[in-house]
Amino acid sequence: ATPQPPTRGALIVIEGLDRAGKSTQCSRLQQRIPNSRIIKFPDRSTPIGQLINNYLTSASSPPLTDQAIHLLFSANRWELLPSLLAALSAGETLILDRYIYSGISFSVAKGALSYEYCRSPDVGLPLPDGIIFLDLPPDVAAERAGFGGERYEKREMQEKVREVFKTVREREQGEWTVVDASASVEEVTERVWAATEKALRWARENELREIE
Ligand code: Z5A
Ligand code: MG
Repeated sequence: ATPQPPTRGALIVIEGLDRAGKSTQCSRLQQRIPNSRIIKFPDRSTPIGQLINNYLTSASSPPLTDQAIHLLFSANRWELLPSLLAALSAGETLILDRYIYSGISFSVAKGALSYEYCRSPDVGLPLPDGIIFLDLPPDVAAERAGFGGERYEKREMQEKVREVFKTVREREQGEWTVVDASASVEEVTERVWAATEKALRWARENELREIE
């Protein structure tokens, strides 16, 4: 018999506010899903990623304009696209630590760019099989380890981002699950896992789609 091509891998996105536990949950998921890999956005290791890192750590002088940094975050996703698609079609499941939804939320929250402008450069990227949003009330976030010194790590900005994320969840296609991230790490993992199982099942039965 001719060998069957492998079933594609699933594309799972973990989104959420600062200190919600995204990276913690991504690595716990990765341990549970055979043949899976974490991709973190921004990927600061590429040349575009280094420009982003300079911006976030206030090392770019003069600072990049809101448009320029927005487009770089998107370009950082597009530059990884060929390797993401190759992994998925080889059957590897990808767990994304932030994606276009952070891209829209942070840029819109700054106040100068429209929602439509912010989503448009990501149109055509692959649509996740499941998007899990870790929600953290601001008072709980404030109790977790303090903010670092990066550009967006300020309380007022974080509260605006949380508001925009609500709009993002209403407007952006895809299967969204909101998880209360103020529970214990283990409890959050169980809720994340329930949503992930759905996404894995969806990916076995459906073709990968594009963001429209
Ligand atoms: N950004 C953008 O503007 N546009 C874009 O397109 C993209 C991103 C993709 C860098 O992001 C910035 O880029 C970010 C958005 C913007 N700006 N901000 N702010 P980043 O992903 O590099 O940020 P990060 O450094 O990874 O931090 P984080 O996201 O804030 O953290 P996290 O991954 O969500 O949390 P964690 O590291 O897993 O946990 C945080 C702490 O809480 C840690 O001490 C844990 O041990 C603890 N923790 C975790 N879970 C729990 C529970 N359940 N209970 C108690 N404590 C917990
Ligand atoms: Mg993180």
